[in-house]
Amino acid sequence: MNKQFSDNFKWGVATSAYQIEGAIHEDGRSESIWDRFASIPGNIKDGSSGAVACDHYHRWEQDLDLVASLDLNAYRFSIAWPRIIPTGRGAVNEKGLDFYDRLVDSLLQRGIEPCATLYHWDLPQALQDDGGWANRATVEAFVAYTDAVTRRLGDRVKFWITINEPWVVAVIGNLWGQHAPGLHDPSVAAQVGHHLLVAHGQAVPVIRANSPGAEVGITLNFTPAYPASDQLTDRLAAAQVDLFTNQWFLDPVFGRGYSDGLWHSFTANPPQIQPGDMETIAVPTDFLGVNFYSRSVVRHVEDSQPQFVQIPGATYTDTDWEVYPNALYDLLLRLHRDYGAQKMYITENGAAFSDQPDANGYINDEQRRAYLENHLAACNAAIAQGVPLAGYYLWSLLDNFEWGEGYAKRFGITYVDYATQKRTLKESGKWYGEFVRANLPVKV
Ligand code: IFM
Repeated sequence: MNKQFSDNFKWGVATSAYQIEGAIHEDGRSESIWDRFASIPGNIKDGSSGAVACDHYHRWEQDLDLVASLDLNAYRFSIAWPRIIPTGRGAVNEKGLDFYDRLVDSLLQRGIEPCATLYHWDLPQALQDDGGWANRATVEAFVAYTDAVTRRLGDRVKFWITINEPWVVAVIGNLWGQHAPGLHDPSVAAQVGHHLLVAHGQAVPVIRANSPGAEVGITLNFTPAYPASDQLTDRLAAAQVDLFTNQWFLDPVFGRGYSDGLWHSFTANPPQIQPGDMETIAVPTDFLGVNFYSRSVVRHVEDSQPQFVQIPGATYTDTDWEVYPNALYDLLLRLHRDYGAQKMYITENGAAFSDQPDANGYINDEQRRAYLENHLAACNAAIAQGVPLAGYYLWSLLDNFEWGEGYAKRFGITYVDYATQKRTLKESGKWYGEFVRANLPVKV
């Protein structure tokens, strides 16, 4: 292929705090909603939690060496709010900040650019006890937390993501109850979604003030919806799913407000929106973060909700997500052409497969390698069409705690033996390093 990736393209891997850090009782960290959710039997499929996870809190130097060994120039991680402001609002815990301070300095020493996400789902439980994201006061608490973090790290971190996947927080956490805080309440989900967006909008100017010259944006998850056939009914069903899954958060961030019919599709109670909120949410940012894993294929069912269908002969990952890289290409073009996205990063892309070491200790994860190659080809093709894609963060550096699925789903390019915490780079990881090296500018 004719390579389109620019010389300053960001090549990275991504992780999040609760999924890898462990050390949940150390250095003043308080309980998060995920600690509480995981402690309730039945919530996590294998009965596990993030209490130890990849023990990254103690092994972070080794993990950064791994990133450096692949010659990546970027690393995306998230900051655990319960380490920084354990009670959610109020006193700042300097020891919590110290951890990320060391992490950032060590990244920079290795020539790796830090990309910090401020909220990747681990809300302090104290705030949930007060209503969580459904309570408008949590927006104010998030802005204060953002201020504390960016004051401390903003001189060195120049790439900030406010919120990761607000749709997942609103829907999977508060409507379907499969994620923390485990609620099944449509009106709460709608309000949570709105407050997450307001929190994003209010945080952006605070980050800009504390981190001059930084790039700031939000990361949304996308599962493009395709009709199961050309029939009008299927096309309308796909459009309905797209509205709920993709446009809910995309439209307001791009200043289009919430679409007609959005609330009606799942709740009788639209969220309370204060004057000025929609302008706050549409604050200009520097990029859109795009998380992409798969698509959905949708069929209309008379007098019922649309049905999701599987394609005979298609490849599915261990999470039952279809491998369909063309959807990434289509999505990037749509975001650029229909929404005018000026700069985008793939902030997550990857696949879970049930890898195991062979007799020689190799993990030959050919399916993941092929997944990566084909999705990078989709990125390349999109750039060739004029899409302003500026970086790619593979999910994930390590196998880790996959939320409600526990440790059974392995997304890493590094195999983690949870009994010993030994890390082994999989073949896909080696391949990714080689791919990146082949695309980096030649150093003279
Ligand atoms: O592990 C998650 C991540 O935390 C958010 N995006 C999707 C990943 C895979 O499910």
